[in-house]
Amino acid sequence: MTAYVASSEIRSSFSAAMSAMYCTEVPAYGTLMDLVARVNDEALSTEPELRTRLEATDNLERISEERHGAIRLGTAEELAMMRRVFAVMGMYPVGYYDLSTAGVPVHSTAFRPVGSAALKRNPFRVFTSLLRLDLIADAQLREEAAKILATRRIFTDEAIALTKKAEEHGGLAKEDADRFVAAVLETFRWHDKAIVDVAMYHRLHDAHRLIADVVSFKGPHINHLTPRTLDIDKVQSLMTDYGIAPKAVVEGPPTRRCAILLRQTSFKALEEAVAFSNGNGGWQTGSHTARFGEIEQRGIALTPKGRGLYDQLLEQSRKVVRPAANGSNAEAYEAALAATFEAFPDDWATIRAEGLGYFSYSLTEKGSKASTDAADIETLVSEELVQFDPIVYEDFLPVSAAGIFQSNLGDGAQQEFVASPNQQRFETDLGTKILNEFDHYAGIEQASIDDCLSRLSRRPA
Ligand code: OOG
Ligand code: NI
Repeated sequence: MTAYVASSEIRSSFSAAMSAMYCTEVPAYGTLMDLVARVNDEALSTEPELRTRLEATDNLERISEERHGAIRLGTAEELAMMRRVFAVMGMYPVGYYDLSTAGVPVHSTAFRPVGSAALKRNPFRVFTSLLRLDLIADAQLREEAAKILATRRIFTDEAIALTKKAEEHGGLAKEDADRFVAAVLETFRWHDKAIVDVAMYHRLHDAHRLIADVVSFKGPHINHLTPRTLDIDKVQSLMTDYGIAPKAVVEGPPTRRCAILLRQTSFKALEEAVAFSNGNGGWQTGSHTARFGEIEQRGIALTPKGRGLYDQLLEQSRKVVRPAANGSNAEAYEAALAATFEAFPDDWATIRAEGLGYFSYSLTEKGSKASTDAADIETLVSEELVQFDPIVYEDFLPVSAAGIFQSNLGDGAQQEFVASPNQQRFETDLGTKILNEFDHYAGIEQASIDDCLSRLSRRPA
């Protein structure tokens, strides 16, 4: 019998290989990684409590590693094949994000590990967008773009063959897994030669920068990677010292004692040299802006009720101040955000009591020596037999994602599209249903409650 490599192992190797490739391709990203590592080290040495907590729940050595990356695909076929490739690495589509409302002609999902064990082993996710040519007004351009996309092959033959092999055999042996990672990495590589000429590039670019980014190239280059930081405000404020230009504001909730959902920021995409065909078999030099670096800091996963409150407060705050891309009102934005979010409870007990967040329950020291038939988790908490810890949010936020997109598409005028979420269409293109993020967190919470109850009732009095 052949021993297969665990899908989480393949994902780990893949995320390490991607990181190494991206640091070489985008040196500023390496600089960001250095800054993140320094800030994380400082946070750990000045906050011993944080260190103890992380030692218990996380792998400290990997604290500054990548947590996610992002790509943009052009066709349904590319998306469907990408789904199969990610499945080999134990990554499944969770959550549907419609970005049309935010002026970006894509809809997206996140391929990520599902379940606490897989997330703990390696949480790497890929935010994956599919271009929506249907949102482009110019019918002729739409057709030409579709034609160009239909000619490209973003996966190598080996990547496809090994994906099929993994599907047929239920896994890959070590040697195949290594070849698989190397072959799949090719799809994410940067190509400095465009597959269109300058004139076409400009027509695509004028319709929307993102269309040019997807249609002009041989493959869906990874457009950013995102390590985890323990102090996002500090990294944001130090970026300039390190010679990298931060986006105007940190996306997501404001700075709080009890972190909720996800906060993220990035440095702005760099202008890179690209060769375009000149129509006569030669090349013409131009440039394209696509690739950047991001950081993230995650907090508790919110219930639908908590998420409703978050969305409402964010909207309320953005009515007061909308962040300008050039950063001119960043301070006013931060102040409005902080003031509005005072309405969101900022201690774990209240967040739990009001049913705003998901928690993982475990026995206290007292509980581990007790036995009871009580089946009500509230009673057990009040009797101090059971304790609770926040469950970390593993997904994304559409308003934040739009902010990350926008900051890297240039500071120019924003385009408007009619809101047109179409999850059904996305799922048809994907070839499977998308998992619901709330079900995932509710499941983890319930499993922890069941575990506490069974441990308590099994023990003789
Ligand atoms: C993806 C932007 C969204 C995030 O972290 O919210 C994203 C992109 O620019 O392709 O990665
Ligand atoms: Ni991102």
